[in-house]
Amino acid sequence: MHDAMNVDYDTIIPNNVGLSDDRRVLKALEQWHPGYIDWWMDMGPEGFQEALVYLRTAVSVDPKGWAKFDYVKMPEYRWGVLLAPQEEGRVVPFGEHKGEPAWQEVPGEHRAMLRRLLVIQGDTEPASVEQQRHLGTTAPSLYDLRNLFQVNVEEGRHLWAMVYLLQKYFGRDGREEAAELLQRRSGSDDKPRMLGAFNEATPDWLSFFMFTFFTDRDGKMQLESLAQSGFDPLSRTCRFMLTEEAHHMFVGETGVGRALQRTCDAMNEAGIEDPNDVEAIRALGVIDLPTIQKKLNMHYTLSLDLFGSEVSTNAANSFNAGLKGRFGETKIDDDHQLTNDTYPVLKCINGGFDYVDEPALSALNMRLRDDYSNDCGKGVGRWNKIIAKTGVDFELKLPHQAFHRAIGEFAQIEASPDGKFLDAAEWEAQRDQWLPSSEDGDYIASLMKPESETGKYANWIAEPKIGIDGKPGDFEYVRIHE
Ligand code: BYC
Ligand code: FE
Ligand code: FE
Repeated sequence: MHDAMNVDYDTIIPNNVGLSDDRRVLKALEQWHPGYIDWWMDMGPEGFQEALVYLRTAVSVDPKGWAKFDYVKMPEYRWGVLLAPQEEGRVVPFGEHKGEPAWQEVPGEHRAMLRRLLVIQGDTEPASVEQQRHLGTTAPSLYDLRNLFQVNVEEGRHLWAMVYLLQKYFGRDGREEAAELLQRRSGSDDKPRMLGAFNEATPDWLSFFMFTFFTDRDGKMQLESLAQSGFDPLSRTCRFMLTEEAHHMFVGETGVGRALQRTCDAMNEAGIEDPNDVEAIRALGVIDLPTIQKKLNMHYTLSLDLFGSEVSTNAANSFNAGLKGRFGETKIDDDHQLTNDTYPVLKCINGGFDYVDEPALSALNMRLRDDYSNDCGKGVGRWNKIIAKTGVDFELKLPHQAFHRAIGEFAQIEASPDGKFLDAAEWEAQRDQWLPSSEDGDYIASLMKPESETGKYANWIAEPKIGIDGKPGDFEYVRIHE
């Protein structure tokens, strides 16, 4: 017997699921492994495969003390299959099977739906690694470089997590899906990744920080919903993934926070009071706050699209089936079946916006998106505190839900960030005030010069307040040349 808390490192694939006693799945994973390594070498961090990176690796699934830190070459990282411990007597917490014992095998009637959820979740993980592969060459410090790579190897592990479920529970078609997860490519014309935001570029470090704040936070919300699943192996997998996810959002929140800090400090030092004096602020070699707002607008709205249509029968079906719950499902005080409930959905009505009650089951994407927007709003509030402390007069805001959308109710219309309907000409005329223009992109790109000296930070970003694993900011987080 294996100890469910500790991770077995005897097989090529570290795991706490007893792989060495599960020949069929071990063999399938071992066959998939070389293709994964090929993918990592081709599509993983460009230029740093030989570097020694101070990374955490999971050694246990015990929330207290699950990780150890050491220098690792990324291709030698031990990507493992780790599930949170099984909860005794767990039941399906919602939907038409509510109260039945949680499933340890795939419920036959819901097989296709479950497979689709696993494949979509799995597809986003390698996509993000692909999107971020060029960033290493322009990292603002070794500390940031290490954080990028930590996020990348863990997204790689999240792919392993989904591939394990596909191979263990879905036989031949699971193996086919696992192979295809290594074939699609972010941004490709003929084999793109499945969801919109994962085919967009992540051109610079401000985008990377916005992505890990906004898009990894979609990951958090989706994983929280899947962690409620009546299919117990999925629930356990997602619960462990969420422990890793917290660091990804930390990287994003503190990354943007440090850029804000540096810009405001530089403005104060130079005696510039007007945050809109873009030219003077850029002359200081920092990113002006209006441009940071534009990046926020971009990444928030791309991430809103990841929640699908506000009214969705897919969402209703996966909830009814007990496969995908709500954020904090077990803490919500209702019948967890929702057959008689409604939920207000924002819609375009007579040239304005208004809420319309929809059946709660159909409106689950909207509900999760609302939970997400609330969570984002809190983070933006923490950014605004950083700005306020410096005395600079500027507030970041989340744009209106209808602004710059490509999926759902608002996909066909144009709206301003403060929620006014626009015709095509008005939108075109003002777009560059609200979203990064090519000129903004060029300016940010001009700042993206690598800083690879230990303890030094690029001019556009402040030093972190705390290091990683109790280490200081001038620790050698990456040994670029061994
Ligand atoms: N782009 O009923 P609808 C993460 C498709 S992030 C393209 O509106 P549904 C991570 C949809 O597939 C979390 N297509 O939507 C973060 C469907 O197509 P089919 C990832 C889209 O199904 C950072 C059609 O439109 N995990 O982990 O209710 C770094 C109508 O669908 C999009 C999950 O998303 C789009 N944005 O909801 C690394 C969880 N939106 O099937 C990792 C699993 C919709 O009719 N996924 N479509 O051809 C789900 O729960 C749901 O599938 C979705 C969509 C929330 C994605
Ligand atoms: Fe992930
Ligand atoms: Fe993540």
